[in-house]
Amino acid sequence: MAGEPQADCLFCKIVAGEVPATIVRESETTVAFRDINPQAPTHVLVIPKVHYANARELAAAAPAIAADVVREAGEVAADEKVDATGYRIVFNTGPGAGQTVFHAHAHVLGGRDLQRLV
Ligand code: DGP
Repeated sequence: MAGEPQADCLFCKIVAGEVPATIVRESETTVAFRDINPQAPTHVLVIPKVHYANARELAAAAPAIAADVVREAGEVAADEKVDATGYRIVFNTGPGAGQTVFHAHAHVLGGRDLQRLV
């Protein structure tokens, strides 16, 4: 059921402590951990503890938790000291946009020049 942990979901396993991750922040509703394949000096994923497939589903079903994810992403940027120079928060949504893990997550990228995308 939407919102419930999924047995075959990698990020649900990280939330449950069944798969190790380098956790940098945790709140009541979110976990932030370093990406296994970093694309920038700071590359942290912020995920809701509840399972929704993508940011749209999360925001529709649990808007307060979606806001928590965005707030925590900003706190990660401050913790990593990339907030002054600038950072990017990315929600890949759907396979055509490069989403590979279907548990909503924000990428927080910083610490290098980030090419303008839009
Ligand atoms: P996306 O492509 O937007 O679905 O991002 C998924 C990210 O998850 C990707 O950048 C790599 C990262 N990732 C995949 N498997 C693991 C893992 O086991 N541990 C960690 N820390 N990150 C992972």
